[in-house]
Amino acid sequence: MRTSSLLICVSAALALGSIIPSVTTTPTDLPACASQMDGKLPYYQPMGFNFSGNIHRYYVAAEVDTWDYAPTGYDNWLGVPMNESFRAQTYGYIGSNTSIGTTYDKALYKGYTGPDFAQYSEQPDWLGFNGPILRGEVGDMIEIISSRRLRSLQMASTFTLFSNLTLTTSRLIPPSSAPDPGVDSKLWAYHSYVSMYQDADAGLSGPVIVYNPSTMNKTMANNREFIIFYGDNQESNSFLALHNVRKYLPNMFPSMANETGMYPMPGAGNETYWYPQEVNSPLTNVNTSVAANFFPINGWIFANNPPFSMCINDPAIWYIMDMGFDTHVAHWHGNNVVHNGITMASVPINPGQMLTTHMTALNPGLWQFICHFNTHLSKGMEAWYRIYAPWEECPLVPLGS
Ligand SMILES: [Cu+2]
Repeated sequence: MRTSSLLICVSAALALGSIIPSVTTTPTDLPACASQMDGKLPYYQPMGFNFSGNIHRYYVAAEVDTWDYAPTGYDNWLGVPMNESFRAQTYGYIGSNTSIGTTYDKALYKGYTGPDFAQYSEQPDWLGFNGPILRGEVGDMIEIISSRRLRSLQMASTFTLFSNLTLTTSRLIPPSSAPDPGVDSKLWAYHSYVSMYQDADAGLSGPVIVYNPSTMNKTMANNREFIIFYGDNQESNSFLALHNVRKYLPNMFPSMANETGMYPMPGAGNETYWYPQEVNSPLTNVNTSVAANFFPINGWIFANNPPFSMCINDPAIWYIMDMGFDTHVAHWHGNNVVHNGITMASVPINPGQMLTTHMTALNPGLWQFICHFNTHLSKGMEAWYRIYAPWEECPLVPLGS
């Protein structure tokens, strides 16, 4: 269905960690979606699920936002401006009249405080371009209104069509999604899955943390919790690639677009779900010299991130996820982590995996956190983390408070 302002509320019942069929599809509006956040359990409950009575409500929109992989303008590990960094030069990160540089439009999940989608929810500064953190305990229900707001993605000037889709989803957290033995929390994730590799290159993923019953508040209060997202972003492969060329290198657009005028074909493809991919289906001429491949951590390359910070002796939980085409090796200079009961200097992770590791902040300093693959490291996979020393004042809110 194509209209200029289609707004649909789709109600879906899903269980975390397993796939349960979605249910009704009813054209309606945002207040109707909000009214579907009614605390009613979905029609299907996985075996072993005992409802705690706790409901967590989240409001998440998929939006276009401008993102700079290197907002300081520096390769902060070499300590030089980006345009003097041989690594940035080598990998095509320097903007020119034939290269976009480090700033792109991306499709990102944004958290809001309520069903009016008027105000962003507060998220940690180190979270970067990840979607908002969703949380719940085993036995809880998470209700989500997710709204797609990607109407600025119209590509072909001859078409002025877009659709807006809003979903109300109830997710139950069954015992099969519980944390590993001996720990109280575990990372899961959500992501777009229409054309997954193009979606991931554009952004569109976020973390879910599941806790054991009656441990969420305690775990959050007594640990520093950090999300680490390893995601290679091939901007030439993003479904926004042409959009970015048109916006940032308009004089190159005619040679990149390969527009046939054939698309979108009425009634073809999954148009009610994801209009942009349909428009980008024709082969484009966007390549890596125009739109580079980035290897960021939470969306930042070359230690452009706000540091992940701890006070000395703080317990920290590092939740690590990988989306993309490569294995990564999480490595913290200066401190070890414990993963599945084993002390490790480096933790490997594959695409689609999520790992939960624990650290005690014993060794003070401003340290490097990297992917240990040299090629990824040289392309930007390095970030700061900081442990305040006992002889300096730790400015963070103390744990346990
Ligand atoms: Cu890597």
